[in-house]
Amino acid sequence: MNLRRILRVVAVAIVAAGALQLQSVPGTLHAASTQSVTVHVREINNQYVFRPAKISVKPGAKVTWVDNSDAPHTVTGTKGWSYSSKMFTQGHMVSITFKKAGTFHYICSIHPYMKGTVVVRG
Ligand SMILES: [Cu+2]
Repeated sequence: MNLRRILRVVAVAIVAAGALQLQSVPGTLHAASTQSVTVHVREINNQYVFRPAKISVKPGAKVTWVDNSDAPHTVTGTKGWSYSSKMFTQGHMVSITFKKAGTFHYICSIHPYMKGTVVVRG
């Protein structure tokens, strides 16, 4: 292998490494934007609760509520958040993708004592 050929091989390796690096940047952003968090609905001491009651996620995160209780529930916004999910029952779930930063308070419209908060922070 003469010097020119060696330099060419090195140059190709550098370009390939650069391409890999460029690809890894959007890949990382993609991973962050598809953050996925689950909140469970459980019955504790004869009261239905969202667990965890408060979560913190990044913009773009998908939050899924799973009903692990024997009653139907909703995810219904309060304190300035106008949103209501469909009713979901035991073994079923609803999901919301949170695109914007903010603090989102919610209750269950069937059991208004159930309270939860999603904090979306960039
Ligand atoms: Cu409920």
